[in-house]
Amino acid sequence: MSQLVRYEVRDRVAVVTIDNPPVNALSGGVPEAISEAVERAGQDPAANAIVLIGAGTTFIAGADINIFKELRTREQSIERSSAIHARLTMLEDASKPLVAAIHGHALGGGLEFAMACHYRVAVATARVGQPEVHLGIIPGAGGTQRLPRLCGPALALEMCTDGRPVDATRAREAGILDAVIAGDLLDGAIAFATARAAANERRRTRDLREKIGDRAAGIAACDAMRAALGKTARGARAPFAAVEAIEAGITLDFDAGSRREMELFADCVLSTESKAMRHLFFAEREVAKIPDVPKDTPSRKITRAAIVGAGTMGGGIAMAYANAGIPVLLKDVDQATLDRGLAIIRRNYESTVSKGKMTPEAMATTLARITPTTSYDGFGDVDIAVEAVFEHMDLKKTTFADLGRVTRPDTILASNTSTLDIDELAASSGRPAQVVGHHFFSPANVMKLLEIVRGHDTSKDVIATSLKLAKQLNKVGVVVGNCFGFVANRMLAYYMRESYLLLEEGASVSQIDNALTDLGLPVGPFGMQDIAGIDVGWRIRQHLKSSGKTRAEGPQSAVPDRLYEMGRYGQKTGAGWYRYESGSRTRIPDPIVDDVAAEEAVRRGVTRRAVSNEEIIARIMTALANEGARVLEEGYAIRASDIDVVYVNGFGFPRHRGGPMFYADTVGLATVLARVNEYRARFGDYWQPSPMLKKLASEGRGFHSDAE
Ligand code: 3H9
Repeated sequence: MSQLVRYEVRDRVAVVTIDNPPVNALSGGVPEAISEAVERAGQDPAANAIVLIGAGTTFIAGADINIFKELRTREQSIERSSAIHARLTMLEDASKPLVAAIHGHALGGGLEFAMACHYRVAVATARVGQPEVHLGIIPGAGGTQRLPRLCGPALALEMCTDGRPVDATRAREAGILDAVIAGDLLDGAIAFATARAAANERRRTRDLREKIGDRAAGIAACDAMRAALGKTARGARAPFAAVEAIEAGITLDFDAGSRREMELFADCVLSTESKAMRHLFFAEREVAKIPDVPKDTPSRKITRAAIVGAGTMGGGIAMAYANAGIPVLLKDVDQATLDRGLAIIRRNYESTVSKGKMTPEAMATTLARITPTTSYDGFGDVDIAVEAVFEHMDLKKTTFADLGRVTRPDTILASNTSTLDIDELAASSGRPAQVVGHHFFSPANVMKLLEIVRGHDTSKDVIATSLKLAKQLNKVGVVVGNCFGFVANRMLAYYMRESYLLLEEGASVSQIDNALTDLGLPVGPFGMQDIAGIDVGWRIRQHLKSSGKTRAEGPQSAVPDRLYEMGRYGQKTGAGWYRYESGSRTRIPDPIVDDVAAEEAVRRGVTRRAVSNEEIIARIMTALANEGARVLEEGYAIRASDIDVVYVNGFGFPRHRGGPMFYADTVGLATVLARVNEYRARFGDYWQPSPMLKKLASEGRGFHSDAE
């Protein structure tokens, strides 16, 4: 018997234990060993029933995601799925009651194995789910057929399209689990299995039809889900394929439904969408691995925090800490400013409560973790102080000098600056080893990205602590280097440059925004700026101008400055790139902006023309990839995949496109390079291919090795 699966008999029950750390994924050998053990139990006179359980922290986290890249053709994929379906049918046909005992997670293929058992029991903390959609695929081992048979189409549709696992209580109520075990899981599972054996009971999920219910109602539920996905999953394919497979389970028998699932799975697993999402799965885990900061680097426990600055960012950061259960001091210069900041925080929580996503009690507890203050009293007790004052170097330097004085020598001092030099701030604190950038993205309590900016002297334990803290705050921490704008905003300057220039050349604000939302972004560049504030960009440009710099080389469009001068700061002033009716966030195109763009085009001698959507996407994405390559070759990002993680989590770059660097790989770097050269010929020498782009393109390689 393989080491991956252990077999023993306890109290006349065969216990089959999967032991494939870290998460008992169904890698090669595991499914085979499970079947072998179940077969052996069937013939073992010492066993009356069988329990399938996982060793370590979890039941089974699903198929080994690495194996999908071995699938090259539809036929090959269908053949593999067919083999696994047959294996599960064999388990389901076991001659003795077969009980899955679940702790940790039963996800994807893990839940599919559990559903092929006759019964499922779990500890109260267990979670079960079909998260395949997050990998651009659908359940491929009968999940779309067995799940509706256990819990009905409505919950099956929800689980297979949003991919979120459900907890044991809900799974029990819905019929996915048969019992929640209060004491020891294995003891409980053995007792459960023994009782089933005594009653001579075995229940095959594939034989159940009752929960599937009325055919017309099932089809209507599928139609309703498709309509909902039309709004929330635009551009993605897997959620729709999951609906189709479940619908097949409603309208066809088990075998025909399974066959349809295999075909749909094959189409999905071979898609670019799935490659992109699998790339991100590993990228988001790789990102925490810093070559010179090993896993065992000591880190500090963050139990108390302080934030300086109760504005939009400071308030959002305070909420992120409070949400994570960390008490936080929130300081600003006077009571009136603090009161304003706190009122916004309170309103945000009230809105969450009104949507039913938080209880009033939880709101009260969370708010109580935020202590407003106008002094530095109490800063001597905090483990981290985050500076979130106005984006002004002198002000930030003064703040860092204060923090260096009022906090303990080991307190981490973090700056939320989006552009300024961390080393300059570090120097003012008097203890640069403790200083790091913690660049949150607005709204800081919502957006997942945390850029962890490593200064020249930032100590390794501060980096290790920042990465752990990011997880604690429910963020994805990405360690980046200290350059202007770091990774996210440095690249964004190129994204915006092309957007402004395309506008002057003749595209409209809404055409450019729509081209990007069609690509899958939640909002286009102009809509995004109307949310962030046109005044913010203006201030950064002023700061740069004072030192004779620009954010991105090439022509500097005067259109955003003209809007600023007109008092059009975006949503907050009722007008920016769009106009807004009072109290509404609906973007209404405003011909005034096109007039300004046309005037600026004349001033720069640009002849206006019709611009295609393809050109908009190609120009903007090429600018991003080329600058991303520069960021990489200059060492400000560790890996190309880190840049993808930054863009997906910071700006909502569509996951099914894998991030800007992965997207460039799918376009082909030879094409990306050809475009840079074409733009140089058309627009000027400010377009220069990065040496890394040239090298990779000439070698026929991509930024990533997994973007076949
Ligand atoms: C599927 O099942 C399709 C089926 O329908 C069958 C079709 C035929 N494979 O996340 P962590 C690695 S599709 C390979 O940091 P946590 C992970 O990369 C699958 N590797 O731990 C990491 O490696 P490293 C559906 C996997 O405690 C390490 O394990 N299932 C897999 O924060 C620890 O992971 C899913 O999508 C895997 N399936 O969270 C579930 N899972 O240390 C995916 C993990 O080298 N997994 N690894 O960086 C998860 O959601 C989380 O890992 C889990 C634990 C919640 C289980």
